[in-house]
Amino acid sequence: MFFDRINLLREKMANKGLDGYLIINIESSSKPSSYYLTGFTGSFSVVLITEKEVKFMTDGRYIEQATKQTGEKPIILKGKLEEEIKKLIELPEGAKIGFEANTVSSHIYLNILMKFEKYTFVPAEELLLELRRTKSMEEVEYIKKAVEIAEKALQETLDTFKLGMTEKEFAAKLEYNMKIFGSDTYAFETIVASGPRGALPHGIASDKTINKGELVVIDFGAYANGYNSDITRTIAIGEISEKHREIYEIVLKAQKAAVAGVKPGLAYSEIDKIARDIISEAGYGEYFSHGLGHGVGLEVHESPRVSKLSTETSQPGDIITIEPGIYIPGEVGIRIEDDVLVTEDGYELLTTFDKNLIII
Ligand SMILES: [Mn+2]
Repeated sequence: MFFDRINLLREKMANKGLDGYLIINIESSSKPSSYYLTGFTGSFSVVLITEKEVKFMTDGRYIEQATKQTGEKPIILKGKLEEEIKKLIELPEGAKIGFEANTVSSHIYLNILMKFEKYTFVPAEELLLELRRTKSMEEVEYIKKAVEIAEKALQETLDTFKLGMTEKEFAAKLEYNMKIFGSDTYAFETIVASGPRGALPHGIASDKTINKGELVVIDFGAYANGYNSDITRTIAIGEISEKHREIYEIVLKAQKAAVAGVKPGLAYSEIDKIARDIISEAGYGEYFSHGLGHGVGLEVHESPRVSKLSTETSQPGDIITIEPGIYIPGEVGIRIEDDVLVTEDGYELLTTFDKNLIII
């Protein structure tokens, strides 16, 4: 159990007038928050935090693992989930209980939570998102490790690249190499989008062959110790056109300027604007079709958002991605993405992989 984190949650619960906070993790639906508070990495858990108690329930598959990871004997689910959660809660009538409305399914909400007439369930996912947003030194180290694994794997994959390889083959090698270098799994489905497919910002690797003269967008991440990295590099296969080179340099300039602009106390919409203005001034504004970045940690996409619409302000301990791109439909896509830590006086770049155009 991470009691320091649990106590911080309790402070937030008190501010929101909550008597309890219930996390329902079914098929990993709430694994990040369950892990964040208890250290448990399994796919099923129910956690109830009250002012005085922490109750942790899992099922028979996880007795040994849960005992080890949480440092406590778990309550084991024996009967119907609804009944067992009822037994777990044991709060006075009228108690207000926070829950993660963004991860609880409507099935659980309608069939379990709504049926407990004694209690009021209050959507309160922001409490945990706010806590998880500020990374401890230990968490920063874990994310750095996930970055390092991903970068080593990319280098190894590029070193063994052969013309005629398909995007899927490239992705499979990259994912294999990440595991060899210590990743537990990959952070998300690897994007390898070559040539015109690069214009699909989320072009999952396909059967397309990677050809000479193409740019390849490679967006991938490692997942280790519960934490993700998220990196994009766009690589040239042999010589590319002058126009594509120019576009690459625009994206690079925008990316570097946005990274250099990161410091605490700045609206994230302003950081987005740094990159967007450079791309717009170069005449490609309409081709930068997504936000500049997002928080990364226990989840690949988490708080804060770094976009035009973001209402959040940067804080020390935020780890965000900075990933501008230019996507010309049917022709080419270029994106460069780093992971950046907001520090007390500026930023620390966690990604170290070369950003200058690499030609293989
Ligand atoms: Mn990303």
